[in-house]
Amino acid sequence: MGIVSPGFFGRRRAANPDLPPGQYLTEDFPVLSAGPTPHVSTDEWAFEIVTETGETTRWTWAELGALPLERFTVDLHCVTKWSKLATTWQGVSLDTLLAGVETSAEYALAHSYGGYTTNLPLEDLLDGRAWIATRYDGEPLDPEHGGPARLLVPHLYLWKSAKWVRGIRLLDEDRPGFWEGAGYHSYGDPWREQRYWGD
Ligand SMILES: Nc1nc2c(c(=O)[nH]1)N[C@H]1C(S)=C(S)[C@@H](COP(=O)(O)O)O[C@H]1N2
Ligand SMILES: [Mo]
Repeated sequence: MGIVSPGFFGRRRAANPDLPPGQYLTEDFPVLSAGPTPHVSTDEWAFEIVTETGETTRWTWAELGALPLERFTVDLHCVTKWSKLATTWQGVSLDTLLAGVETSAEYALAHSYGGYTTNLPLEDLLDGRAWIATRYDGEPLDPEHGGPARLLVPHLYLWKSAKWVRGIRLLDEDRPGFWEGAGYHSYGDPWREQRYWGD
């Protein structure tokens, strides 16, 4: 028998099953932005989906507000290793927004006021897994966290959840966004620890 007995590692505190590998829990809500916070008033705000053929569907703030607002509670996982569990949001499902959009594209590139971009497969925006979120914890979304509206795709690392989102382009071919072009993983599944290229 070695110096470390077989039971030794088993005496660690039980891992939280909601915490992906390499992550730690945080109670506060850190702000991570690659640049200054753009301040977009709801009067000038609009969101558009542009298909691979250039068909554009556009919603003003009032038009977005007329769509069904869902309340959802999700866990957030940032690639810098903090996770915040059970956060409550309100937003419009991408299923609702994409319902009337005709496309055969497989990829999506979200883009934001301020120039940020991030890519993901179109199917990851469907089936109740992605929202244009306008409220956090019962209040209008703070500008620091992406207000008036941000994309929220909580099953992927949080860099995929574009703050100050202004549109989504549907593409036949995958195109890396801001962080994906700088060495971060193209897909970013926190449960498979897909942080960087090659993970
Ligand atoms: N437009 C924009 N969206 C963004 C970012 C950014 O810099 N600009 N940072 C991303 C990263 S790396 C993370 S971890 C989350 C942070 O969201 P939070 O500031 O609300 O915690 O936003 C993501 N969305
Ligand atoms: Mo991040």
